[in-house]
Amino acid sequence: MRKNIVAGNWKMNKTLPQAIELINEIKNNKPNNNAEIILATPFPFLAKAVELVAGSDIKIAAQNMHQAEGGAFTGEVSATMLTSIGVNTVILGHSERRAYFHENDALLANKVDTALAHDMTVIFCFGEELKDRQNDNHFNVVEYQLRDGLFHISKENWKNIVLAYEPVWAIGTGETASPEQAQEMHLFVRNLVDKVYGSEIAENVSILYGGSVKPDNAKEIFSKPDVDGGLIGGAALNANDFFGIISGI
Ligand code: G2H
Repeated sequence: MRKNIVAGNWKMNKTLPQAIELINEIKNNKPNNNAEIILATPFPFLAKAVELVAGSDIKIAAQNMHQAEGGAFTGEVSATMLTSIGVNTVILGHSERRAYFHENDALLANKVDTALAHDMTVIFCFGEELKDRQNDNHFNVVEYQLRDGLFHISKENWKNIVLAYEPVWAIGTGETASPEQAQEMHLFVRNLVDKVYGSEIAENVSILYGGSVKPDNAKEIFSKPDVDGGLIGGAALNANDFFGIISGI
């Protein structure tokens, strides 16, 4: 049985006091259902976040990491650093990393390998841009992001993979893919995983939807059979909105 997951991607938001307040609020008052909750806070708050969620089943994730084991990479953060503070999950390939920091499929494949070598869970993001969808090229783009960035991994590694479909045109824009558009792409991706890795892996991998998920659209999106939860940006910065989304699972 695959997991339902609601992951908050805080991006570059909050101060430490605000982060502490929000994490405590989520820990103490989150709706109780079968959703696994992951909070991807900015790097400076991760160690504190791990401490705050201790004793709960909330997981803390990083939003990025470097592919090298360590060394002269000013400003970067390694897998060893993350796991040493109890962070065992990382988001890789978010469209903002791809667009603003020029992360391409080859680099992401390296990052995936490093994360897996440290037994971390990877939330692997992919998704087409507006022009791809307008040109009816969205399935192709998604297929090659997955083939080039992820599909080199072994079957055994899939237990550490969560997929996140995030159409770029729906991120932070207020535009959401319709539940039908999300389902259509999630099914395409699950079928692709099936074709390459077999049905057991395809059936067990959680595929999250991300892009302007809000309390009022979450339930319908999550009701689709191949949507196993969400990767939430803006609406994860406020406990009530986040709770409304979690309740949609
Ligand atoms: C997509 C999403 C979270 P938002 O980036 O990763 O952000 O929900 O603000 O569109």
